[in-house]
Amino acid sequence: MAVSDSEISEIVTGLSAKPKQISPKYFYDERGSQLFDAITELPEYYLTNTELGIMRDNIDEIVSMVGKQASLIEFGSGSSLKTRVLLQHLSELAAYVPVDISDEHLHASAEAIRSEFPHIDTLPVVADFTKQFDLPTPMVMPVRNVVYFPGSTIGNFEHDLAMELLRVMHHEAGKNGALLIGVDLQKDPEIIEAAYNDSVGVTAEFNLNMLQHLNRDYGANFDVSEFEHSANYDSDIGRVVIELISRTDQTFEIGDNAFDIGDGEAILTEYSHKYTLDGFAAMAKAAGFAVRKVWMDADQLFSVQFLTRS
Ligand code: AVJ
Repeated sequence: MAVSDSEISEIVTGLSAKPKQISPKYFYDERGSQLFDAITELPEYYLTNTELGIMRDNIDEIVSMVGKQASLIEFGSGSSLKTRVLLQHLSELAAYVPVDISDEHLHASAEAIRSEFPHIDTLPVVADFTKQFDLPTPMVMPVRNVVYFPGSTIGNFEHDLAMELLRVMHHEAGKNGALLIGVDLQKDPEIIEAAYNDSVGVTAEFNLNMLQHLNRDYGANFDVSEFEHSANYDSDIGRVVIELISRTDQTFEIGDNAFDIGDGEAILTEYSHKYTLDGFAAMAKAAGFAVRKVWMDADQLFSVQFLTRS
């Protein structure tokens, strides 16, 4: 991945803020993506398998709500098993449009989708999906656009940013448009904390790899062994706060910028928001969507929701 000045200045700005922070997008270099895949296979990390089960158990109803000749616009590169389950069953799709900021990642996964689903008009778009972008024109005129946003990635965004993202989705969905979204739910804090503090330490490695990524690709010099993983669920706000805690008073640099960090001081690396059904519906309503259907697992750990423009 080519390093841009705007990324460096974004990282420097975050590390100059109080509390120090680095965007979760810097988790995902090649090693980070492998570690995330390993997280999804942990017994404690209920999100991925539960969402996949919900998709499989309700696929006929999901397909009928999407309808025929839709254009499916996935926010994210769409390499997941959940996307494949959906594409296997959506036999009459006008187009499949995966949208991702990483050109490399997007084209590799679009090629894989094309070879698996040669009958589907796959039209990848390189864009930052947190801002409005132009949609391609499929060969077949779509009846409607359905935005697909699996994985509870919406949980990474704080309330105002989540609202903004829902408004972008509302715009991209257009007239008669819909949204199919995976949303993680509030539940017993022990279940949530276990999902982000797994017993084999993969999540800790995933979190710490962010520093290694910055060392490898952004000219940083973090002493990774002097930081430790931390993840705590704040049940008042309904979010997991994921941080890297400094084990000592130390200094690190990124290019020409030096930073001091104290013993016990945190770098915020990620929020993972958990919603109530009412809380998510209220936010969606404010962005112009109405919840039409909610599918859940028997334990109500996770939800897949279908919304239309209200
Ligand atoms: C990819 C944002 C949905 O919040 O659960 C997993 C990322 N971080 N373990 C999540 C993550 C630590 C994940 N999302």
